[in-house]
Amino acid sequence: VHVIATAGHVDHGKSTLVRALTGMEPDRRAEERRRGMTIDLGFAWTTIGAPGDQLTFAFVDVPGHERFVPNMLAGVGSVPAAMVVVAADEGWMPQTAEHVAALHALRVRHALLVVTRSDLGDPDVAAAEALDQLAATTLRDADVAAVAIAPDAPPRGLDDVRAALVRLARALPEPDRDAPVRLWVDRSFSIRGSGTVVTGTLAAGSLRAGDPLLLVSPARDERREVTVRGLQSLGEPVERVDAVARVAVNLRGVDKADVARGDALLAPGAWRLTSEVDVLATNAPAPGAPATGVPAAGVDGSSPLPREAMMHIGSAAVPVRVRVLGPGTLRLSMSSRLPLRVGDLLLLRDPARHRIVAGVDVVDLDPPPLRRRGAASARAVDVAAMAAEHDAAAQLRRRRIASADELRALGVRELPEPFAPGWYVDEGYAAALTDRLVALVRRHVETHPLEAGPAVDAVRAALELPDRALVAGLVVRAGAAGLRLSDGRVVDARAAGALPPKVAEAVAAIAADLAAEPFAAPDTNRLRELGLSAKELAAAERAGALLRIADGVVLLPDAPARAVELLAGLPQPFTVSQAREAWRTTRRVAVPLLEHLARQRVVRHLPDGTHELTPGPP
Ligand SMILES: Nc1nc2c(ncn2[C@@H]2O[C@H](COP(=O)(O)OP(=O)(O)OP(=O)(O)O)[C@@H](O)[C@H]2O)c(=O)[nH]1
Ligand SMILES: [Mg+2]
Repeated sequence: VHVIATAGHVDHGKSTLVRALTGMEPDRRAEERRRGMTIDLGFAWTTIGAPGDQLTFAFVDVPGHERFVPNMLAGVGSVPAAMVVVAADEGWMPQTAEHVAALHALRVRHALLVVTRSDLGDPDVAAAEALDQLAATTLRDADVAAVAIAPDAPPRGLDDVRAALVRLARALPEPDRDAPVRLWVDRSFSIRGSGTVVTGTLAAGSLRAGDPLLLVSPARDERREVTVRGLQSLGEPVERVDAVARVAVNLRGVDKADVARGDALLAPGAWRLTSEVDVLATNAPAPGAPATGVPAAGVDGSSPLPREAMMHIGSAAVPVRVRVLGPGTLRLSMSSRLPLRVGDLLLLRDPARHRIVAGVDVVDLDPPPLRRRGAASARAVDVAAMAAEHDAAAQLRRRRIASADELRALGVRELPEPFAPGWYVDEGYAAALTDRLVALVRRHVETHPLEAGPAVDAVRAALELPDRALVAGLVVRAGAAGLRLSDGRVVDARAAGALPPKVAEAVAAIAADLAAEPFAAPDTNRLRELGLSAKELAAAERAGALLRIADGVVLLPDAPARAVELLAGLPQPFTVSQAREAWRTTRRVAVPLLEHLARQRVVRHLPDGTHELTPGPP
């Protein structure tokens, strides 16, 4: 399941779009429908694609009104991808900016820009303006689609959105399904007969019926052990749910009053609860991007940081005291304990000024007290160093691929083993890329049976790799699947034996021709008659059915061995003519065949123009 959040200014058509895509009503409350405005999160899902090749999308529809930004943040907190909605007739608006700033602070990179209401305004103008704004954010690579979903006309553009969603989904990184569960609760309700149900976006790990979990409530500073009584995903009961997914968890023995948004269900023993953390406000833009992240204001000193802010993670929001330790390093003190871990991304927001202050990385869960004078600035240096150290892997988790220079520029001091010379790839992403490469080569061999495989450059483009060297690295990794590099192409060694039936028939005809006279290579007319052009001959050679000794000169693969047997019966050294006569063929075959044998080092050219068999074992 691909979980995608909406984002965008109030009334720009987010819910209308989700409704049109899914046929489900994201505005669940009567009040929302009466006011025509989303207040709380809405959930809807659908499949896209032909049967057999379907992708499932679950949408978290967020409210656009500025009063409900906290609800919006609870919705996007665990979601890997977003659909940013901008109305063609209004364009970029303040809440578009705030939502995008939040996504940027959370370093969401996978996004689709949908220009809605394009029956009411010029979608190209709105798209250009929005892309301009997105350029300085992690969403800079967003795909674009335009729709018009007017109440009184058939909708336009939905297929473009669906196609873009499929592309987006295919680019999403594989979630870590072995990670310990931390499900942030975004809704809770009770169902008569089954008790309390909580829902959330499972970003990593997996859940099973019967699992024991720890329910933590930061707001009430409470903890209790619970058991999963039942699970649902997308309205269906299931025994097990793997990330990424929308999931509803029925909890045994929990009262509705015991659980609320912002609570978390945790794998027991896997999480540390903490109320004070040191963080690094890197918010580093991706390679090649301008260094001006939208919400970096405050952290870089351009405007003062608030002393008090709201800290958002997952669906939780807790007040924090902010202490600046040094440039980009902060200490956050919370009023309650949260399940956090090093590398978590926290979002800081100044609710009074409606401003996303920063996205920060958790560096230390158990920071030392600061007693002496100067302790804060000394600590800032330590925090920056700690962050840089553990972080080649973390940087790669976010960037997926980075060059050595990029990693060094990001402050990573110890570089891991490179994936390919000068390049680093996140382990999970490398595995996903390897799978994609194998599928790509298989598909290519099916659709282009006469080619050995896709060209390295085509693979580089299809997998969106920044360098050919990465293709070579992937091929090495995919060696077990039978892939290797050959002549600038990625070939599947195991598929090489299969020839299209027509070529196989023609090759059989040649083999019959050559049975009696193994060196009477078919001439161009015969080859043409059999439909064998250079391409087919190359395929046949790769399949090991024919041997090409020169352009348009083919023999059976055992011809060299038989040729050597006959040469052994000649006086040494011998001339080309003698060889030609022994083989009962023409110079067209004899000359390249001698050269072929010379390359194999079974025959040696002598200075006087004659030849001899190389003595001893070749
Ligand atoms: N003409 C036209 N009207 C649209 C289109 N999309 C949405 N609308 C109308 O715009 C109004 C707002 O649409 P919603 O989908 O509720 O907007 P929203 O972004 O979900 O708003 P909030 O959730 O409150 O932020 C509704 O009256 C829709 O019918 C469109 O493409 N064309
Ligand atoms: Mg809405």
